[in-house]
Amino acid sequence: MSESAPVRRHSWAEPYKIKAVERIRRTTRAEREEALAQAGWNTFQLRSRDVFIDLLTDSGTNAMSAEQWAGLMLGDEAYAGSENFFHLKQAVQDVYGYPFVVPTHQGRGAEHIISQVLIKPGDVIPGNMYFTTTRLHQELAGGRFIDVIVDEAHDPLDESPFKGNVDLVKLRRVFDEYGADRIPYVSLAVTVNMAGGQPVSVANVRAVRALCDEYGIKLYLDKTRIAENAWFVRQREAGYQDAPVRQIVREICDLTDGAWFSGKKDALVNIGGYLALRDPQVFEDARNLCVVYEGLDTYGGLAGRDMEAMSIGIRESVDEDHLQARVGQVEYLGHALRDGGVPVVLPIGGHAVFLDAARFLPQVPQEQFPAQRLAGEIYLEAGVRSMERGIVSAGRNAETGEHNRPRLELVRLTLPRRVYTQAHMDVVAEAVLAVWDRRAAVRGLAMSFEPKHLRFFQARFTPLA
Ligand code: P71
Repeated sequence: MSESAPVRRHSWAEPYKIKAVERIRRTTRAEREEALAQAGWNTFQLRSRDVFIDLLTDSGTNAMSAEQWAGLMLGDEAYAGSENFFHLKQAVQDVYGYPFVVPTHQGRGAEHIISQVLIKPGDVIPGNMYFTTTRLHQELAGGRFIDVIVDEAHDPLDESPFKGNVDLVKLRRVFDEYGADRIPYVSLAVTVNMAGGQPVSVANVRAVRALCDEYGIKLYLDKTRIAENAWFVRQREAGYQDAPVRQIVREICDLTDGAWFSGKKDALVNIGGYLALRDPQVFEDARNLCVVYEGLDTYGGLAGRDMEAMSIGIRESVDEDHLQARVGQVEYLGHALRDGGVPVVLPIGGHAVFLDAARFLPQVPQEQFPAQRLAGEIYLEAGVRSMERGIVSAGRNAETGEHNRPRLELVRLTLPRRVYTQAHMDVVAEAVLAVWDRRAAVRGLAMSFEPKHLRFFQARFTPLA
């Protein structure tokens, strides 16, 4: 034994090693300038071959495990009653506790169906900050979304631990104003994507449930990133330090009437989603609409193999070693940027680091799309692809036609799960810091093409200088 003090190691590492690799391509600055111009300064319009490190989204971009890849071979490609559907249903029942499952091709398929089933024209749906596709489906069903998230969520510098929480005073005010007749459900998201991947506390979910019960209003959950939310609960909420993530996930689900889910995030697959329900009548109505829009209710637009991969991924999603590495990697990048002086949303979120474009480029007014421009500049710098989450994403007010003006003007650097290494994170941090150094010379953009729905996907821009 050595005489010296024992080495105390606090580091963690990814709980996996790499079996297959995929070559990615570096480009020259001239190539990137050409690619970005072709894309109309919209990172959604870039070809992936022109991207070196792709932090556009964590949606469907995850690396599957050997078990998931093996599961693909177990695909039972029957039109009806595929064995994989029953595996999926079992996984949802085991991990989340909902009895009924309606598979869909991805999250927005589930949002479409639940919105059509529950919302009637003139309804209002309170929720903890809008999400683009969620709100659109609520509006297409004749509803109007009302934001009831806590004020801290709109302040990038506020370091409150649960910036995804519902403001119960705001929620009660909406309940009092519209009543149970016009509020089909509360739309609760965990974690909150547009707030910066911020979590909701279990205590808050419990309080929302109690308020819903008082008014006879249902509570539906967007549980797309619930494992990451549960990880934060374990780190930050009193009384949960020793609680298994799986138990926290279950506790949140147990407080709700049903949920929609994009399997492309937590569940570590490339495609898939579903509705998870308790009410037999809502289930009947939903599975009936499923056959209209998605496919038979035992596949919902998915191949059998996709359902198998998702059912395995659901179980992997609540593995705490995985979550430590996943959230830890996001934190690593976030802290590298924060320590370099770059304005980021704090605390660092679960799936992404959000740059505060309003403080990064204060010289660019919001109607000249500072976050859109910043995403373009980061791509030009090093081939790193990110996503605007500001005024372009917020779209226009459905009634007045004016730009919605979100208080947050952000660029999202989103980390796919199990895909990139710490060295990739260093390259990303260096690229952003290089743009930070030359920020004073960066100008805005003009929008040259605006599509009708979800404009951020297909809009085109021209640089003002
Ligand atoms: C993300 C996405 C994918 C996306 C969607 C819209 C614009 C840009 C990128 C999708 C979500 C989500 C939440 C909380 C429902 C969906 C829809 N997120 N709820 O963050 O984050 O799921 O993509 O499977 O249809 O990049 P879907």
